[in-house]
Order: sequence, then C-alpha cells, then structure tokens
Amino acid sequence: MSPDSLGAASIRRTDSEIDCAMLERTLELAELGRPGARPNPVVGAVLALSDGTVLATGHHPRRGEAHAERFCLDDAPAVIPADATLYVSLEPCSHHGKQPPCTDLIIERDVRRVVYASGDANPDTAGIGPARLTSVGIEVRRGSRDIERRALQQNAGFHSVHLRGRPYVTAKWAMTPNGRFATGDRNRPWISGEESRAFVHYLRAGSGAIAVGIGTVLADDPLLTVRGPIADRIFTPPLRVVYDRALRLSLDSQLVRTSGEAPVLCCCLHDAPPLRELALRDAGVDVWRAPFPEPGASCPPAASLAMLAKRGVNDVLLECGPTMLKIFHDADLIDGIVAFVGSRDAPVDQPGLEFEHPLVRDALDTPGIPSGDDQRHVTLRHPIWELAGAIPD
Ligand code: AOF
Ligand code: ZN
Repeated sequence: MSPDSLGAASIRRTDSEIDCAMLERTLELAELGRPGARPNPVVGAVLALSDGTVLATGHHPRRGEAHAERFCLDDAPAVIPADATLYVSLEPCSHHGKQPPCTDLIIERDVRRVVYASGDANPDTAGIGPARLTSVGIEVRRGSRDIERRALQQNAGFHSVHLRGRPYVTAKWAMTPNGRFATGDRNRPWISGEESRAFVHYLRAGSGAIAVGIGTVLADDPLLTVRGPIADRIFTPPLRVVYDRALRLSLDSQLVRTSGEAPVLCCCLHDAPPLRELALRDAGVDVWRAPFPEPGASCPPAASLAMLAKRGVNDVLLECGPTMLKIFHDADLIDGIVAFVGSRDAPVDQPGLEFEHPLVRDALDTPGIPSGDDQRHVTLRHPIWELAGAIPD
C-alpha cells in the first residue's frame, strides 16, 4: 500500500472546536483498551449532538471483541438524532475480520455525520470505510493534523507493522547522572523509584515483546513480567525475547522457570548448538535461529524484528544493556526512547553508554518529567507519522 493512503487526502478536515474536543475524548477513551486490545489498535468512539452533548461512548477493549463504534452505538438512543456525529479515533473499518464492518453498522443506525482522527494502515480496510460512508451520503471529516499525529502515534506499533513489516521499537533504560546503566529488572538501588518502575510495567504491558540480551540475563537474572496495578487488567502476557547468539540461557534462570506463565523466545545465530536448543525447547522455551550465517557477532536485529511482526508483535520494548542498544541503534532500528535518569552517581565500573552516544544525546535533549525520585525522558526518534507519509492538509 502507498503510505500516502493513510492521509486520505479526499476527506476534508474540520476545525470546529466541538469536533476537536470530541476527538480528544476519543483518544482518551481509546487508552482504556490498552493493553487488552493488543495486537489490535486501541480505538475510542463518541456519539455527540452538534452542541457537544455526549449521547454515548465506547472503546475497543480486546482483540476479538466488538469495535469501539459498536460499543458506542449499542449505548446510544434507539433513534439517533439527525444532528448527531459519530467521532472515532481511527477510521471506521469496512472489512470482515473477527468483527463485521463498522461501516455497515453506521449506515444501519442512520448516523449522518462521522469524524475520525487517523487513517488505518491495515491494507484490508485502509481508506475504504470513509469512501463507502461518503458514497451513501454520510458526511465524513477528519480532525486536525495535530490530532491525526497523536492518533497515529497512539497505535504506532500497529501502523508500523502494516507500513514497514516490523514492530515499533522503544528502548528503555535507566541511567545515573554519571552515565552508568542499570539493566534488567533488578535495577540498582540508586536509580528508578516506585513511580518509574510502575511506568515500566505499564510500558511492558502495552508491548507485544520485551527484549534483552543474554548479557543482561546472565548479570541480572530478570523476570521481565508485568507486575503492579496494570497487571490486574486482562491482556496477553508480552513475549520475553532473549538475544542469545549461542543459546547460553540457563535452564535455572527465572525466565526459563516461568516459561509457563509468560512465553520466552531465544533468538540465536544460524549455527548455535542444536543440543542447547533441544534442552531449551524441553523446558518450554521457543527458539528462533537466524535464517542465514551472520558475519558479525550478534543475531540479525532487522530479521528478528520482521519475525516478531509475523508473530503478531506490534511493539518491542528493548530493555537491553549498552551492547545490544548499540547494535539496534547502528541498524537504525530504535524509534523511541524512555530513559530514566536518577539523582545519584554510580560506581564507574557499571556498564553504560558514552554521553556523546547519539542515543544518550537524544534522550537528554528531551526535557525530563519528574517521575518519583527520577527524571523521565521520553523521546520520539522516528514518530510514526513521519513513516505514514506526508499528511496532506
Ligand atoms: C474500527 N474500530 O474499534 C477497531 C478497528 O479482527 P477485527 O474484526 O477485530 O478487525 C481488526 C482490524 O480492524 C484491525 O486490524 C484494524 O484494521 C481495525 N480495527 N477498526 O473500525 C475499532 N479496533
Ligand atoms: Zn470496525
């Protein structure tokens, strides 16, 4: 598909204040679907009168369940007033997936006006829904560029997989003011307070996979599961991925011992020891071998990401140490950064990235937000709207 088709140039934008406010509300409602909707997009919907009176709301809670539009219209009055608008954070779908097309429902319920925030990169439906609604005389509008960007970024991983066949990759690390790292789950006591840890679990829950290098596993024996308040929601546990070129993952590691609770996948080199693969498989760990001999020392990051996309992973959270981060960075595969900077220096023999490394520079160029005892720096290196092509006016 052409990336520009996400822009749906033929659909006019609206700049009405009420329309903008209602679209903002759809973005908030969409968040209620995170992390349950994964790997589907999060979507919110509002039905409102032209004076802004909200008649009904809905969101897409989980893959396989009804879409946001259906939850919203099921909640609406039996006869929908002629001046009501249906607002949706994603263009209404027009295909048969696990659910019937939302366009059929919108037509059947006699909705006269639809305003949506962003296009859908799924080629089964991209651009078709708005065109169908227009063809039967329903007025269809898009929101502002700003809201379109935010709506696209809200489903960055979903659009990334459709647009470029690989997940959206966010690198997360915690560092001290003197540039040392705390990797894995057992962060050293001098970084990452409670609030930062809760945010990491929220990020994990929203990701289809959490990836680390074998060095981090050997050093920290992390669990890499979702814990804290977010864990009370219903969602598929993220896949725990270990970049383990020679399959050194210990059968006694916490990851292997908990492989029944949350899946584990080792990514190894083409010629990693077959007996280790058998032992890991016996212990419930999946193994992916690089499909071709790799001249360098690591598993090919781009090929592994394409494999993860095929397994339904839209978002990868890299919780690796400096070595793996550099490999992903050198292949230009890091789209976003979440860096926590603590307030106390650590011994300089801890691993770290040099301050002049572009990842650290990018992270620290973004103003920090207080996060408990730490500062949280959230940087979009490759916002998804840039990949979605020029957004037409
Ligand atoms: C919408 N509203 O709330 C969502 C949409 O398998 P299905 O039937 O659930 O279809 C999933 C696809 O539908 C998904 O890939 C995306 O293109 C779209 N999601 N569309 O109109 C929604 N969740
Ligand atoms: Zn739909």
